[in-house]
Amino acid sequence: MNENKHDLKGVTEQFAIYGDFVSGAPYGSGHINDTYRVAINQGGTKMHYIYQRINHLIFKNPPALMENIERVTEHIYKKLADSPNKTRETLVLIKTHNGQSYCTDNDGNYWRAYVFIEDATTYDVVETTEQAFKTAQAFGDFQKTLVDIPGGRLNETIPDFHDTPKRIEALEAAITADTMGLVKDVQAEIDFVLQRKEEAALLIKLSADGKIPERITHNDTKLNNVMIDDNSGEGICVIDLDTVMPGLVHYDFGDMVRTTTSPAAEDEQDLPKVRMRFEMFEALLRGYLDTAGDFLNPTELEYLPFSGKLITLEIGVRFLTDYLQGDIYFKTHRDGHNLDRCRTQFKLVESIESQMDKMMQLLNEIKK
Ligand code: ADP
Ligand code: GN1
Ligand code: MG
Repeated sequence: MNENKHDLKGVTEQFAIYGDFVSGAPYGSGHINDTYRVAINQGGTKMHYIYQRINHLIFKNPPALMENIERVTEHIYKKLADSPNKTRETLVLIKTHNGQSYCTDNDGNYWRAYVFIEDATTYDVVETTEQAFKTAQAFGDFQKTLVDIPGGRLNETIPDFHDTPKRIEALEAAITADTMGLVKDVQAEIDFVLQRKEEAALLIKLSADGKIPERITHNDTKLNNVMIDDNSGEGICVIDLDTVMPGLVHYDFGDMVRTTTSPAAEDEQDLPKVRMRFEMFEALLRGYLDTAGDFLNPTELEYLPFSGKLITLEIGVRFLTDYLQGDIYFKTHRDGHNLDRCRTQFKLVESIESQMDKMMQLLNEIKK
């Protein structure tokens, strides 16, 4: 059975997957790629795989992206040398019959396939401080593992991905163009951004001044990009590797604060529900420092709390830009969806701002 818009059976035939295609259905809640969980009958046993169509309008060079993912997953796999559960602790790519890590279909789409990690779950909204701690530990460990990846600089799959000033410039261009005539409805949101324009350049400046180093970062550290083991509660595997590339550690810590401290969803319409819960921030900070603490320099450490505010602002800016441009980038599921997402981000920015002193105090206490 295949009720999808893509020919998943045809894709299956290109990969070195033994057995018969049974079914496939959309999976997860990503905004960019198309993800499917596929069932294959292997000699009477139903096995699952994850298939993903890479959005090549956004990731303009899928072969270069897949080269990164091959390098990253192979490096992690090697470092897991003695672990009995290696295929649950890193994504494992399935090769095609030609030995490639991706294939293309007749419509020019690029596809990859992964071993499905069973008995683990991803969460869209954090439930416990334990989850926040384990998530941050997993992303910190991911950065640490990649510190010595051989083979030179990784490819930049989307240039300037976390360059917040450039993201604001893109918003300003969308405001000037006002193609959909929506600018008049979002003046409050525009003002919110412009008031914070100067500080939005802080990390890029520190990086240009050599105060914070380039590292290999994940760059999309949403809570739902870590698989949490159903039995142990450990963050067993970091997934969604399209944006793994050179970056600042703050991009990762900041997006964890954005996605793992509020009790509300990214697109919550009831804004009073949106807030940064300090206990979740504390769990994130402790979890992250547990695995990444020993390689960070003092300036990197000092700007961790600020990064939560910055990345939340940046993603809000991107949602607002997309709203003004007529929803051309992120998948949307209702009218005004991107504007709802933007408002949620800005509400969270305010909540983070109001707790910044306390966040810094906690950091200083932990550092001692
Ligand atoms: P997107 O870019 O669409 O967010 P992800 O790679 O994060 O794509 O995959 C979407 C969801 O599919 C994840 O949140 C996770 O629940 C699930 N998923 C992805 N890869 C695997 C895997 N190898 N095993 C099990 N589930 C997976
Ligand atoms: C997108 O693909 P997904 O849903 O994991 C986006 C991220 C945003 C996120 C907001 C390539 O991530 O940068 O932070 O949506 N990915 C890309 O939820 O733009
Ligand atoms: Mg994802």
